[in-house]
Amino acid sequence: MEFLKANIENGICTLAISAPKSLNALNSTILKELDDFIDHIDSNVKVLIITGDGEKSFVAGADISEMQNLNAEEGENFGRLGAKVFRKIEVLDIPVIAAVNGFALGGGCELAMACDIRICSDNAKFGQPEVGLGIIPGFSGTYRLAKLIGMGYAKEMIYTGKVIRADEALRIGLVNAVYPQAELMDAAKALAAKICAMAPIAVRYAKLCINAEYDLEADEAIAYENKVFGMCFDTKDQKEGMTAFLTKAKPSFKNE
Ligand code: CO8
Repeated sequence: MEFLKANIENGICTLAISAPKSLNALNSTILKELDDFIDHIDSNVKVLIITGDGEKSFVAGADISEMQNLNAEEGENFGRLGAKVFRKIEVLDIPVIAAVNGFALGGGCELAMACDIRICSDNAKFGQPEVGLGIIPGFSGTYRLAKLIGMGYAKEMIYTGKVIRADEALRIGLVNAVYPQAELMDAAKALAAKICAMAPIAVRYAKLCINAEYDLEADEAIAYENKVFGMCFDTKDQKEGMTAFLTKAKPSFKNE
């Protein structure tokens, strides 16, 4: 992998996007590497953390130099590639944490939004500046931003291209927490470790439900949860978790 740095420790995979010359902007090679990485992620990994290499930028958007001379068909294809990879991240069967360590602009903000949970450093900046470049968010930002923060503020951000700071991102619910830059990765790993201590199949089922139910009508969503709730009782870890509680022991989950 030319542009990705991965490290696995205690079931937590930390993946850093690394294109220092362009503040980790996403070109099609990086998107393909990301696609391939997600397809072949080690089965022992319980949580994936995505961050940007260096201290300045998470991802400063899609690569503008690659997009500059695209025609409509090529633009659509480039957008489709990014959207496909980000959707894979969104529905990946393990939780994904975005540790946003600086600029998360355009495709960078869209990548963070495809992750399950976003935390950031105090120097992070978020925005969808695309209309200032003559395009719109093309990696599903028009869809996810409104869902995450509400339509009114999403429209303001997208129509004006305004860039917001970490404290504002926290206020509007775009991120869950803000940390000093030096503490961000430890905080991301501590959050991941808390998830790792839970029953993995239950975590997976919870993600499946939350994602699937989001676009369903209430009755359908409730029925969906009911079905998956029942499936939990087919797992050994459900017996382990409840027995451990009742015997005041620490559960030892086996992912079974
Ligand atoms: N693409 C390509 N190169 C970039 C990008 C980018 N998105 N961002 C930064 N760079 C490059 C700069 O060109 C510069 O290169 P060089 O050193 O060769 O001049 C280098 O990174 C460092 O950048 P700056 O000198 O500009 O650093 P500053 O600290 O002054 O500024 C900023 C940092 C504010 C992040 C600034 O670089 C910037 O505004 N970058 C562009 C941000 C942006 O507009 N992002 C959105 C891009 S569009 C997008 O993401 C659309 C997604 C959907 C695509 C759909 C496909 C059709």
